[in-house]
Amino acid sequence: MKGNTMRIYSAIQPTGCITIGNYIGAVKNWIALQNDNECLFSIANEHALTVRQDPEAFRERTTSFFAQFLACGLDPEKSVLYVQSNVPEHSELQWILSCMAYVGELDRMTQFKDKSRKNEDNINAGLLTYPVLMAADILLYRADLVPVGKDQKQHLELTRDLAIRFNNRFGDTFVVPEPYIPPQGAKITSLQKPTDKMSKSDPDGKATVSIIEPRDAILKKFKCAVTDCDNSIRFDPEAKPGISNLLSIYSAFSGETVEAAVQRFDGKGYGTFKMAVGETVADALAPIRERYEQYLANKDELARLMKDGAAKAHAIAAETMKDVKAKIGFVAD
Ligand code: ATP
Ligand code: LTN
Repeated sequence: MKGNTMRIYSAIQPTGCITIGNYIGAVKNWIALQNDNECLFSIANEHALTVRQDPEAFRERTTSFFAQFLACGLDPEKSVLYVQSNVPEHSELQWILSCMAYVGELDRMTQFKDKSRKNEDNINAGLLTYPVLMAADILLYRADLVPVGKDQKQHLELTRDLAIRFNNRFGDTFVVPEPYIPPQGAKITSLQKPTDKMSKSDPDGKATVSIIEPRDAILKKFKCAVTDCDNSIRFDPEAKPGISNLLSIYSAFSGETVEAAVQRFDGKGYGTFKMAVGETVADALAPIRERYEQYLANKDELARLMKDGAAKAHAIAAETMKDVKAKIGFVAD
């Protein structure tokens, strides 16, 4: 930390489409943080290799995600925006850290257990070591703060443990990062199964809303969102997960508090409420979609920005790796 300025790091995997869950839980907070902090945000394409990817579609999706970052308001003048695989130090540090991480602490990670259950035909070693790569991402940049959704809290704890373990053994090297989990919207849930997290890679298209989705599709998905049958609009995630989720989404996009929204829709009925949530989300996303199309039309500019971001990230990462290699006893190169 330099003075009051914090170093902030976060990333998103290029799988599926950036959903309103990713936007509310992650990207929206990044945009607010980039004004007063030193921020790095990456597209974690190495993490995405834990599921099988078609090479052409994978490359295109990575570029599309970069354009979506810019369209949302992440600014390459304020933040370092880059693609993970363009900075080789990530996988280099991962190996070193993986020799300090215990299999026992990796195989009890909730995400590993969940993803293994969902991908029975492809429980690869990367699924297990995924959090070590995430720790490498963060520690390479000596980040103070990591803004993520609630689902990543456990990975952050492992990152902290690895940083402390390394520092104890080899001397002060890494900053021990703090998670930053937004008080509201940390877990937006599926529109079809409101007790489950909204997930980019959910095969059910009706369960998620992407940030670049056309207006009609957005309205339709909110109209069909699963709720309950008592017709009262209250925030109670346990008893009324569907309605509470819609209230969180409404609040995030309208700027109104959940309490104010509950009052506004009191006695209005689910049909009217769902329509209003859909309209609010569609209105808020329309300019993002428009800017996305413009950025995507200029592939040369996107390539230039990716290269620029990677060069800035690399300069910091290389410095950390030099220190790490010296500390652990690698011979000089
Ligand atoms: P996948 O389905 O491929 O696992 P995902 O939707 O879980 O993807 P990630 O790339 O793993 O998305 O996460 C990107 C960021 O978005 C992380 O900070 C994560 O915590 C946050 N995030 C993901 N889903 C949600 C959600 N439903 N609500 C709030 N934040 C979320
Ligand atoms: N595992 C994260 C994505 C991610 C990340 C990171 C988040 C990869 N590297 C570093 C914060 C910091 C996820 O959201 N699934």
